[in-house]
Amino acid sequence: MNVTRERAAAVLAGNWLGASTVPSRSLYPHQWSWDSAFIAFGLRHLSPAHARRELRTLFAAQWADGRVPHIVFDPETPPEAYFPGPSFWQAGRTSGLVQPPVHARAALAVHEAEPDPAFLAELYPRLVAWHDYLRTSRDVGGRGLVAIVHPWESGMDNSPAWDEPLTRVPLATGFVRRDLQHGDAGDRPSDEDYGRYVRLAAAYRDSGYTDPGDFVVEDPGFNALLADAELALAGIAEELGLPSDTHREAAARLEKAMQETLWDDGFFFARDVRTGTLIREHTCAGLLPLVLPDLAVAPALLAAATGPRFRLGRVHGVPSYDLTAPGFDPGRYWRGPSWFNVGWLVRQGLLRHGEHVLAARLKHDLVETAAQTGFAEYVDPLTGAGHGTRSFSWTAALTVDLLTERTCDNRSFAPGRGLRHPEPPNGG
Ligand code: 9WN
Repeated sequence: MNVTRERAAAVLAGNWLGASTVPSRSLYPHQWSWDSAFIAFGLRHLSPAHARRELRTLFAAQWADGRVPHIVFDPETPPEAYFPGPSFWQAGRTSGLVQPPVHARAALAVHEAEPDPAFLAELYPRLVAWHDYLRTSRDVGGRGLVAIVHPWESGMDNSPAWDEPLTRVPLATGFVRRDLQHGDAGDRPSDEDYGRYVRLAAAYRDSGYTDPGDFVVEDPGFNALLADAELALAGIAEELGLPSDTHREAAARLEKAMQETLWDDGFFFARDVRTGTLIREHTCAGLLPLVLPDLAVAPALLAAATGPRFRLGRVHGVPSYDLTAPGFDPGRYWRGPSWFNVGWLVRQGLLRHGEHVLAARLKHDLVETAAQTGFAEYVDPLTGAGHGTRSFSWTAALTVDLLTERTCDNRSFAPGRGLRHPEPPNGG
């Protein structure tokens, strides 16, 4: 087996907790929602049973209202290992926020690696409930788009696009950040941002996780991934012999609403629902609609991706923020560095729009940079230097996916090292 793929598989084996994977043993010692989906894309090639187990564990924590929580806490990990932990959220063993809905696409991909109709049949109603929750409870703006109510819900926590809406949120004090014990402060969000995150999350919690509060934003990344997830759900429905039209229609409606509401001047911007205005920051979330195969504005968006703001194909990965903006910071979290999940998604988009040469270049760069940085959480787009934590699960998983063409190699996945339940029961 390819050495990089072997190293990536070892990272995943080391981060396997028994029924799910931690994004990082140090910085993120629980299960995260969209991480699990990206992890499943890699695990499916190494052990489809573990990939199925990963998604089943996440969906076992789904709320009665359909939401899939952004964190599922591991009961055996000490509470002080991550802040905010279970006692902050007061929601049993989960948080009360969500993350981008990439799970339907992951479930279908796992099935494609090793067909398992029972797995699909089990997840399908859960995925439908998840998307229904987003479409109904989260259409706060009433325009057919999903709103996020916290920066953490975007998965791109301190994106410069959130700065303006966050000014309405007062700072919380009196808490201890745990992340700085594991990461360089220059790579992480500022104390001020963190104070607002905590205040906002506490207010949402105190409303019983119902009142959207002061931060209500329609994010093009989140909505594009939901539209793509509806297309994946259509694929799942077809595999199960069920009607799929409703899912394709839902995807088309989302795409139309995004086009009418969030597209301006050659780019997709987030919309602040509280003020009704577009937030004119060019972030990588605005490139994610490329994943939609029927996107009418794809040529213009591709031009933005390859233009001076993102320089796709001429820098490492896909910068999280406009390279020409005064606030661009190559090392700090979502304010400049390239993240591997975004690069992987944009590559999917390039393939769907026939940009095979650029897709191949991006793939080569992602794999090389992942290997050279020890599977870093994110990298400087200009130098390729690693930032954030290392041995980061989705970097490893997506590397495995990029290096594998539809094969499964059970021998290459061997969790061990004191793990509690190394094998999934009943074949996962
Ligand atoms: C808060 C786990 C998560 C990712 C997010 C990333 C980061 C958490 C944090 O780590 O967010 O959810 O503590 O910084 O921004 O995308 O899912 O890897």
